[in-house]
Amino acid sequence: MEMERSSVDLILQLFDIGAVKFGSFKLKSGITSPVYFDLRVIISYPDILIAVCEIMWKHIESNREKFRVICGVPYTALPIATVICTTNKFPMVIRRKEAKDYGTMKIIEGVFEQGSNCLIVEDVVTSGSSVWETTVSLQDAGLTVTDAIVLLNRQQGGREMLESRGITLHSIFTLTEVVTCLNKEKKISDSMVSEVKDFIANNNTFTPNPDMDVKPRRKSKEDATAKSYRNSIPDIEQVTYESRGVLCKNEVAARIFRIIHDKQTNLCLSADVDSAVELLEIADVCGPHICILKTHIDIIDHLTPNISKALTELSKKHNFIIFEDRKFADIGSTVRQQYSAGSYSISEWADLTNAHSLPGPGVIEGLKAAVQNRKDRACLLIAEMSSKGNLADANYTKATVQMAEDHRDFVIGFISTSKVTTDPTFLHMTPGVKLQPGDGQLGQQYLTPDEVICKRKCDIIIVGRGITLAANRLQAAIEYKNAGWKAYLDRVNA
Ligand code: 5BU
Repeated sequence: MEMERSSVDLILQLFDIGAVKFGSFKLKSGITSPVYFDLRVIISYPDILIAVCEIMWKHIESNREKFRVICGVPYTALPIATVICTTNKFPMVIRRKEAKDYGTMKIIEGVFEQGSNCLIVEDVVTSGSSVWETTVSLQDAGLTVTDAIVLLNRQQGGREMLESRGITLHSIFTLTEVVTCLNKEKKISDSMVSEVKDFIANNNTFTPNPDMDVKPRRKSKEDATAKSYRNSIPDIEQVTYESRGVLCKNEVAARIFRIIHDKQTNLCLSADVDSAVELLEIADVCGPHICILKTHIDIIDHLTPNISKALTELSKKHNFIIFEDRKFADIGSTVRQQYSAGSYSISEWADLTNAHSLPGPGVIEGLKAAVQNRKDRACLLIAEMSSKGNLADANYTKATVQMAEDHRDFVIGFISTSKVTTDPTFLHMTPGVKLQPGDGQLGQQYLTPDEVICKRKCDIIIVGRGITLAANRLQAAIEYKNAGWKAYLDRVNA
């Protein structure tokens, strides 16, 4: 179909101001793309900003009765939503991007009626995860979301992913339309068009499940959408950390997925040293390259409250999670005391801890009781161990997974040496990792980062002596970080 002249003009203007670029661009996911969109620049060209808003409004205007408010996905779409709303006298809400300090800060700003339908506005959609993230926040605040409008659909699975979760995506242009138009207008060559088309064909981020109803309409609760999403994923290992984080209701799990995505590291450093000074030094030096710092606080000589305070400061400075590998394994009332009291006061400074499932669910209830309703504390269950001759057989692992499923509010995943569940909101953290595989001292068994992340489909590598005993710890941490991330990219792009 022939494109309207006004649409052609807009595409040409976007090309002229560098909002559409061709070349070789490394995307957030690590994939190299021949085309890149940077719609942030349009705020410097008011006429173009207005033209973008007009074309988007025109597309949605006939449906205006369906929506009560509009929300732009932060940040690029915020000015777009603002111009659309002010020009057309439509109420708007803003979603804060900073998901911190829930207690004092509202995530959704603006006045709206509970249950009213909110239209999401976005500039570019690739996998759809940003639109989905905004949807979840809006739903949590009591709004309904059925539709999103986007200026450009990169045709990489975002529309299908959102559709599978009950959101209809309206787009003004597809990537194919943009390159076809620019080619017709002699701005890009035929070979560039083929390159982009090949890129689209080979880089779809969404795999629908053929057994599933292709259009499950979302019920009003987020639980239902998350469930239908889970059912729609045959190969969870190909779903990105970022998308999985969006599905997590548990704050600690969501934060871990976000840190992994933002810092591009699935490395947990096990800082098993006995000197507090060394522990803090390792945390400071390697902090930028890890998502989690794992401690065994009971092996530190002369522990003082200042040490956990300093560790907390470093975790803020470098944005990592503190995981005390305490392996609780007693009756509920005892672990409650062990977790919160004594000279370690673990629950005060460790975001994450772990427990054996051996004692039964009481161990989880006890830990939960110690931290009551704190949303910034969570626990992993030990479903499998890395040590030779350990007694965790298949039945034990299965029962552990069941126990985790029964306590999703507090249990966010597993210590395991393989993937033990397909639930995308559960994390799998694997110890016994070294670049050189094989048997270690005193029964430890090592696997490589590639084996753990790419082949066994786990999420986080836990590395101790591979880094702590290296001549240059920083260099070793970077090496493990790169190996873990490469294995992840190989897995999601397989
Ligand atoms: P290493 O130096 O990379 O071998 O250290 C592994 C760390 O992981 C160490 O702190 C162990 O206590 C921890 N670990 C483990 O190795 N195997 C397991 O099954 C569990 C924990 Br559970």
